[in-house]
Amino acid sequence: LSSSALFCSPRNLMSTNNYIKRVSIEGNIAVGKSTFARLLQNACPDWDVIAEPVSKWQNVDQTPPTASSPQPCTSNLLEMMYRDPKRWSYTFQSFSCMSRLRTQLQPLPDTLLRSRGGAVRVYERSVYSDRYIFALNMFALGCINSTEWAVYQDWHSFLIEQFGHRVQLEGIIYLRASPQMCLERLNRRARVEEQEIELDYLEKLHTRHEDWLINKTTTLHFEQLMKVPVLVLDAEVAFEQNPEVQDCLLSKVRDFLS
Ligand code: TTP
Repeated sequence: LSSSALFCSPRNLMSTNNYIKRVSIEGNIAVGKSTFARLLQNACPDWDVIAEPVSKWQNVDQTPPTASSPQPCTSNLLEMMYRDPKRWSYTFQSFSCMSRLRTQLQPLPDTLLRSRGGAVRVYERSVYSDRYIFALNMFALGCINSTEWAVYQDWHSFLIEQFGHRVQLEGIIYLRASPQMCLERLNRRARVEEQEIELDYLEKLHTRHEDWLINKTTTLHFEQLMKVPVLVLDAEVAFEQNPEVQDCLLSKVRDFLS
């Protein structure tokens, strides 16, 4: 991987009359998307950074709490999916996409809408990585069957037709690191559900990101998505504890959005 970030300016493509600039952060599992999202939020407090609703996937409400049983009963769909991918991948991919869309459709706070220079909304992942990275990969692995895949694509396309303009991206920030580095970070953070993830799975997801965002060989069903500019940031270098690397990455993001 190159040590310098590749840079592609969205200036000509970013519409000047669109008040909200929406960008998503994409990248492999454990590459550091949430750390980077927190970094952006701290550096740019007037940006609206929307975290991925992973805890919802780990705590799916089965029954709402009642007076007689105040503890809600929840199931961990993330854990179920990793334990038995053939049984649960379709369910997981439906729920993760729905919960993401619901979170990302939330109205922008008034204070941000009035911010000078326009509002910036940053998403951790998008409905597009849901489909073109994870769901597609599970289909290719045979964990989503062809009927489930047809159903998934049908409702996903319909949702994008109906709501796509409200989550339309003007830029994508691709945090790029080798699958080996992601595996190292994944092992370090030790999320219980991810214990069995192997390098091979991260390599497959890496290739999907590369095909979509670098090689542009993924077949996309949304014309507007093909034109979205991509800022590629080298995430091989640990940035969490390194202010110099952070400054460099942040200035690239600011340039990208200016
Ligand atoms: P990620 O979206 O990759 O989030 P992360 O917390 O690993 O990212 P980072 O460390 O870079 O901040 O995925 C969260 C978990 O959900 C991970 O185990 C992969 C899984 N997942 C799927 O299986 N399918 C999906 O469609 C998505 C979005 C995630």
